[in-house]
Parts: sequence; structure tokens; C-alpha cells
Amino acid sequence: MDYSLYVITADVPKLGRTHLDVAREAVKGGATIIQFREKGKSTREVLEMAMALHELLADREIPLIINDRLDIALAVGALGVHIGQDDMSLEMARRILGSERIIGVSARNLEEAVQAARGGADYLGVGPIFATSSKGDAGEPTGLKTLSDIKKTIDIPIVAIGGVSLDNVEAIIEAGADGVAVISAVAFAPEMRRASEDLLGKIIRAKKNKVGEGE
Ligand code: TZP
Ligand code: MG
Repeated sequence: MDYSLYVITADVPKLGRTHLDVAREAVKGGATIIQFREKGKSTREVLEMAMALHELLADREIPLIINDRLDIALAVGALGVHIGQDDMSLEMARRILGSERIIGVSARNLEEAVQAARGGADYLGVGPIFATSSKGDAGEPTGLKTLSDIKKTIDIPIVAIGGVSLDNVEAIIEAGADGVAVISAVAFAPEMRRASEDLLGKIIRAKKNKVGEGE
């Protein structure tokens, strides 16, 4: 799995953008994974959107992760789910999904990261790294130090989330992230494809530098 540019879709009515629009443009710009995250719609609507996303991404061989909803992930045959600390427990999610599917877990600090890694998470979403206006209850930013502490302690992939932008993405990769997860940096960008290309370019460059430094 390539976690480099993990784009979380959003519905952005004021820009006339649907989840599907965001996913389509992000993938054109090089997104390596798409997460479908929708909290305000009916189950039927969520299912229909997830089916459309699955169809779009399956053709392009881009993994689809569903936020929180194991039922939707199973219904559409998504590759996996992402669960937060208040969602279904990792243990229960694994029991339901089996070992074939990917389960990502949100961690806000080292303790949560260690617990999720021990519990069999496939990757961690660590954050909010920086301040974000995309999630009201995201909590205090963890900063880059927590990210690098987590990277030194656990050995599953780490995706940094929260306030990621073109200005800080290289520092985040240098601090130890295997990739970044973004909502607004792509979904609210004037040109979503271009924004994805620019982010991925910087991520690839920062990763090359790390290898050069012998990381
Ligand atoms: N979880 C922690 S921060 C966050 C989520 C879903 C929001 C990330 O959005 P943005 O716009 O990339 O800061
Ligand atoms: Mg959640």
C-alpha cells in the first residue's frame, strides 16, 4: 500500500463539488488512496455514494477506505475502513472484517498509537498534526514531535492528518509520516487535480531526501 497522498472526500456544495468530483480529480492528480467520509446523510445516500466511488476507483486500482461504516465497506466491497477512538473497537472491527481488509485507526498521542498497533491496526492516522477547521472535535494539535515519537516507537505505516498543506507537507514527511491525509488542501482547492499533483510532488521529494539521509 502506498499511503503517500491519502485524500479524504467531502461534499462541498458552495463549490458545486460532490464526493465523486473530489475523488475523480484527486486521482487524476495522483492520490494514492481515497477515503470516503460522510457523516450527515442517510444510509441509503451514503451507500449510493460509496457504490459510485467504488466503481470509479476499482477501474483505476486505487484503494477505497470507508470512514467509520463497516456495513458500507462490506456492502460495496471497499478495501477497508478507518475508525476513530469513539467508533467501533478495533477488536470488534477486525472480527467483523477479517484479516483481508485494511483497518486504519486514529491516534492522537503515543498511547493511542501503541494500543492500536498492538491491537492489529494496519495503519495509523495521527493527528490533528496542525490546527484544522475540517473537524470540530479534532482536539488540540499534536505537532511534529508527537508524530516523530510515534514513528520511532511503532512500525506500521503512519498517515499524518489535520491542517496539512503545501507549506508543511515536506516537514511532516521529514518528521516520519509515510503519507498525509487531507481534506481541505484538495477538496477546497481552486484546482483539485493541480493541488493533488503539487502535494504528491513535494511528498515524493521529501521521501527521496529521507532515503538520501539514510533514514
Ligand atoms: N481527523 C483529524 S483532523 C481531520 C480529521 C478527519 C480533518 C482534516 O482535514 P483538513 O482539512 O485536511 O485539515
Ligand atoms: Mg470516525
